[in-house]
Amino acid sequence: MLLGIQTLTAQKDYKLWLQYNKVTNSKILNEYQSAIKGIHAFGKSETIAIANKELQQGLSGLLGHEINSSTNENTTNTLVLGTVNQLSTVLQQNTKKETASINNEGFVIKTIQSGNKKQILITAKTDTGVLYGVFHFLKLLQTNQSIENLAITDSPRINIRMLNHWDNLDRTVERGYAGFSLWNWQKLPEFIDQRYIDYARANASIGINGTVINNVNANALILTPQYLEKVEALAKVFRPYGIKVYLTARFSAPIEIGKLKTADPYDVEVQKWWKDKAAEIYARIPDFGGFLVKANSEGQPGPQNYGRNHVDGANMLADAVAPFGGIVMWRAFVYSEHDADDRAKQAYSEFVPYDGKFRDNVIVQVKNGAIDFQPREPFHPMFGAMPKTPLMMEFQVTQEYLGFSTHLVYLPKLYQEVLESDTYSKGKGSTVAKIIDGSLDNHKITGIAGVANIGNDLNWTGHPFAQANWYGFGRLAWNPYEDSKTIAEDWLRMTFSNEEKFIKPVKEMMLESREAVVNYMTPLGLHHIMDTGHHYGPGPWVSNLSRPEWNPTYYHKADKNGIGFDRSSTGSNATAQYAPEVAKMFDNTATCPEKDLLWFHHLSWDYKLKNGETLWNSLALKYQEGVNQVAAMNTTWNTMGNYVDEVPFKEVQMLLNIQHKEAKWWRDACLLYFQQYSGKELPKGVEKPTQTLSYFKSLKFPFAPGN
Ligand code: BDP
Repeated sequence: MLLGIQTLTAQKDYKLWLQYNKVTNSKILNEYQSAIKGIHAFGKSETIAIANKELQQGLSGLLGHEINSSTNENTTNTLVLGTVNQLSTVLQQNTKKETASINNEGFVIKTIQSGNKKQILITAKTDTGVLYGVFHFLKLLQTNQSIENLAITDSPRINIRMLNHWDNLDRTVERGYAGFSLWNWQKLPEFIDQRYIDYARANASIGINGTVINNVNANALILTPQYLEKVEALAKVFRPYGIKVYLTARFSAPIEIGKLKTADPYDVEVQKWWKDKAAEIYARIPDFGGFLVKANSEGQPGPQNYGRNHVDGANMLADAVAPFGGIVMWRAFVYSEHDADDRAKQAYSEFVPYDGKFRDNVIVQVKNGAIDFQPREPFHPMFGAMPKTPLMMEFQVTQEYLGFSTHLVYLPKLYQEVLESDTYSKGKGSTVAKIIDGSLDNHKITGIAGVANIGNDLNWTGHPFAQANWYGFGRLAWNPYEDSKTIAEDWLRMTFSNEEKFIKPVKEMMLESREAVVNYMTPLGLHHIMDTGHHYGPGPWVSNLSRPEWNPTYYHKADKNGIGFDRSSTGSNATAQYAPEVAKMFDNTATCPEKDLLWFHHLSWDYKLKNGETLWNSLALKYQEGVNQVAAMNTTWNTMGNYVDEVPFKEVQMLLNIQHKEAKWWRDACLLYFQQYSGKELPKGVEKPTQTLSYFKSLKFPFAPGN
């Protein structure tokens, strides 16, 4: 019996936000039932068939009965779908204005009334657009909105909306906390796991249209015929869902699998090797997206091994894929142990001089912050600094530095903070969102990538709430101006329940969760003080790693005089990499937002914050606040048992308990450690640590996942 329940729950968790539960509000249900009696699909493509099937499946769940999928197009209360060019002339005429306003992946959903006949039309310029429209329509029902008089036009603002899987060929996932890789290389190409199809469907439902299926720390074998055959099989599965496959390219592949003596981008043989390789890939996968490259970063090979630079490397690959319409995404995540300058400055210093020098089909992929996916980072100074080069955003959806898949952290809140940041590159209002959607500098290629948090766990993402991060990433990739609040609410309604008594408190809990993790891990601008290697738990004391910038002590610089990294004009002068307005704001302690204070300034323990408290007291109180916030999340969740199935309810409960325990661990370990330097008592309101600093230092996690 119990086994039965568990299997059922696992199936539900597996369905993600596409639950399609029967609408419980009878008034709304009535409205839907009378408005939709049948479906008529124009067109016969695989994508239209998928869209049609999705509607049938979704509607039969939501409405509680089967819907006829071959109704005559002229019948009233029919849901009509198809691309513009397939529609009847009347319908075409009727939506001319709307369809003119959408782009190739956009869609129109419109109520059409003539006489006694009322229909809902879902149309687009492409089949994929129709599929997106169908998912959007189903979302309206899943979130109980009225479909009385629909007039929706929507288009994605960013062209390339992709996941980056850091999946290795042995199926381990770098920084993956939800099991092993989805890709079963050994059984591919013949065996198509249902999971590949479900993966594509889930991505299509949020508009994701690209996937890099292998790790940025690349293995050249992926480019051999043995593996390309398997990649081809995956591409075939993803294609009707509007998803293109991309691969990471190991720069030294010409040597490793091509038997050449060099990978020098100036070498004609090398150039030819890549051209041939591109031709070979495109022969198999005509819509192959292109390459993602991590070069001369953290030990990966690259053009600099041959005395060339990033432009030389990127352009060589760009030339190889250009004849086929492919692109190269060249990562800017570079820093060197041989460069004594502040790590936060290095990517900017290296890349900005190359502005305008890359080929048209190169896009530079930049992480949201200048260090590395921390709970909070100021936006990367490269955004706004390279107007002649398209820059794409790289967010991390997997929680490498944010508690793995154990802690509940709603990441769209973080993404939104970055996207809304004003770079001032062309005056006030030059937000990061406007840079990556190409609107500020008029770029044609635009992109956004999320490092996936997906593995073969039954629920895909490990933590049930981590599904919201995948979902929310997709939504913001489609529209980087959306409010993370709306996204959280939609996700909750689609995944769990439409009950207000559930939505309101749980949404609040999600929205608060990001600030909570900042508070109990790295308040007031602290960063990279996680334990080393695996990055789980606190390790502010670590100082023995070979590369200075891998040590937490490099980042917090705590000493008797104070704490924080001086990146102001009196320090590393990283502030100068921002536009003057922003630089000035960060540079001055009086105007620097307190949330970023220790990112930019080294301040004495007695420094007074705006609340009148000393820095030491404020820091301690922030750590305590983080713990309290998690306690409150626990309290909220404990009253939600009626709205969630038993198993996920208990799972989240157990996970929140761990999170609470670990928030205290973070607070106690960090405060005990910093107290050695501040020499001050903990302020009132901060709980006394229950363990010693040496106990916290002794904790080791040799088999931490994802490492
Ligand atoms: C860091 C990860 C490392 C990745 C690297 C990257 O610790 O595993 O390879 O980023 O983005 O966050 O290349």
